[in-house]
Amino acid sequence: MPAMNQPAIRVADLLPPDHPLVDGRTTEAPLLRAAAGRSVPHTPVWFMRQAGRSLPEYRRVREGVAMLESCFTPELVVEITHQPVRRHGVDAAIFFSDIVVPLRAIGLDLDIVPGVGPVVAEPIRDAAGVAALRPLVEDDVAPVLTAVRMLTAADGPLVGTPLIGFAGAPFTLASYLIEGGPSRDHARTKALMYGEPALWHALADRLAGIAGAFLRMQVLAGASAVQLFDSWAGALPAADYEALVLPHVRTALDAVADLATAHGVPRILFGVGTGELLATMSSAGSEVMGVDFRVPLDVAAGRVRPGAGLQGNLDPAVVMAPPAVVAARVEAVLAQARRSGRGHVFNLGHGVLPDSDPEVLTRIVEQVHAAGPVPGVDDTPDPGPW
Ligand code: 1CP
Repeated sequence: MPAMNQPAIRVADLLPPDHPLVDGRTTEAPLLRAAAGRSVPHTPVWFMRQAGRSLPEYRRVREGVAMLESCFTPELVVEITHQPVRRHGVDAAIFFSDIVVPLRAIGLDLDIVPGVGPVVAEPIRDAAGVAALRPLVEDDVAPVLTAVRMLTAADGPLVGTPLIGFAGAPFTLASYLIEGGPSRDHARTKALMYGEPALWHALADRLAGIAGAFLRMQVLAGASAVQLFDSWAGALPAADYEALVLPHVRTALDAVADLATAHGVPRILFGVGTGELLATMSSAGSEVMGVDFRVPLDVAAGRVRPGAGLQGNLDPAVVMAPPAVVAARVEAVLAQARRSGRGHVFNLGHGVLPDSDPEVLTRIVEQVHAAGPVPGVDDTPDPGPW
């Protein structure tokens, strides 16, 4: 109930009338219901990296087109985002893009090199480099937002399937910028964080602004949920994460906090190897915590804040195992989720491995759906006035 003198936030105030969360296309989608801990007809399921090299139809449309070029070509983004939804019948589309797209969009000289990942021409290691990171404005990512609008239009391909927008979290983005590319130990990043905390905070603050703005733009253009990828946060001890990273994650998530409150846009926060960080990460306020494959979901539930939902967490390598093993492991994840008592979004514990057989992924979706309804907070009997 809103406080006496504060007008309630009206739905129409924040999102356009044709947004899927306003015209109702995605409001009751299993993804959104589960994220809010409500009952679902079946556990929602989607896969990180569901759009990508595991799909022959993806490899076909990407032939001869560079990764970043494809990210700025709306027709390609729409087709690639839709492919796994069409093929697997997943309960969410993840927007086809990359965490470095907004950085490229503000003019950084970087590329995504096949078989390597993002590579930055001039790594950022001083105040002048940080100063070059200007805020992101809509014009910078116009083709990207066009793709979001095409996907989520009333006559678009996704119909009632929610689109998840995403961004890279400050530490994960900073690691690519400071190291100049993918890194196993994030040594330069840590050296800068610990050795020059003021410079670190300035860099992370700018990245948080960019990430938050990008999440917000994607929701306003039609996304119904967001995921912040802090993929490499697991490289940090909890105390360092809390002091040096958490405030910036909070800034990025806060950029869409009003949309989460007024429209139920779930904010999912994910990282790899974050078992020791789940409690502190969860204090950033995300509605859902992504859990990698190392921590059982019922154990994770004891670490994340009360009320938060869980997303995960089948080991992506299990997809390569014989069918009976896959089925048993999927059932184990569902059983752990039921024991957790939390809203659950089924996913892998990290991205789909490129050599995965897409037919196995389709069977996993079928199995998760066939497992049937899951109760939620809306089923809790009314305890009455006592
Ligand atoms: O040419 C190609 O096909 C390049 C492979 C590829 C793809 C398909 C890259 C390079 N990025 C992507 C798309 C992508 N990246 C998506 C959308 C597809 C989907 O999920 O279905 C998303 C959500 C990302 C996000 C992303 N990019 C993350 C966070 C997710 C995660 O895996 O933890 C990270 C860390 C990146 C950086 C990146 N981009 C590409 C690669 C190979 C990497 C990782 C490099 C490294 O090991 O550091």
